[in-house]
Amino acid sequence: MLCKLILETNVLIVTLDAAKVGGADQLQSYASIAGIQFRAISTGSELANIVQKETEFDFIFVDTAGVPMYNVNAINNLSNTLDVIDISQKYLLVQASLSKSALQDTISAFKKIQPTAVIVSKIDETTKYGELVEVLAETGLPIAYIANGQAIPDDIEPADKAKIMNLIIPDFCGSGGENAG
Ligand SMILES: Nc1nc2c(ncn2[C@@H]2O[C@H](COP(=O)(O)OP(=O)(O)OP(=O)(O)O)[C@@H](O)[C@H]2O)c(=O)[nH]1
Ligand SMILES: [Mg+2]
Repeated sequence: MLCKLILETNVLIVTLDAAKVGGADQLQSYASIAGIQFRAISTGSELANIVQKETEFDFIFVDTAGVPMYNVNAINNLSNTLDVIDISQKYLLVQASLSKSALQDTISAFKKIQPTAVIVSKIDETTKYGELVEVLAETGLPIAYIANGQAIPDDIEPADKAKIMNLIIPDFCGSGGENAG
């Protein structure tokens, strides 16, 4: 939405989640509200076709179906599907409420996809962020965005060091922190 409404670039959103009932619906609604072009597809060849033919777009955002971290076949299939195109940024979405070991397992399981950064959602559903930041620091994966609620796009914001510091040690940062517990 930022790319389309503020930067005024030509944006296409593609979802690979067309096979799941309702998988594409919510994203399609948001795209429609923002006047963003939208395609729902199921295969890597359809994806390759779109990227090759739809050359008028400045940005193509590709949403994938959610994949369970212990389903190795599904992760391999997703990797093969995405390998058909060159992707400049690949975001792995992780929930802030995951335990340390679940987060480690998730990042390890999705290494095959070679994410360039993570998006941390559900910041509002926990009050402890130290382990999250510790695990991400160990992996070297940057945090690109954080989501702090269900309102789109208001609750999604770019991550920066000050915001992350404020989550971990809100008192030290002086705000008391909305999510401090
Ligand atoms: N409270 C809260 N809810 C969130 C946040 N981010 C997403 N959700 C909710 O979590 C649910 C799952 O949202 P997504 O992460 O977009 O996942 P999805 O696309 O529905 O699922 P998959 O495609 O299967 O991964 C939805 O009901 C969202 O409204 C957040 O930061 N805070
Ligand atoms: Mg989805």
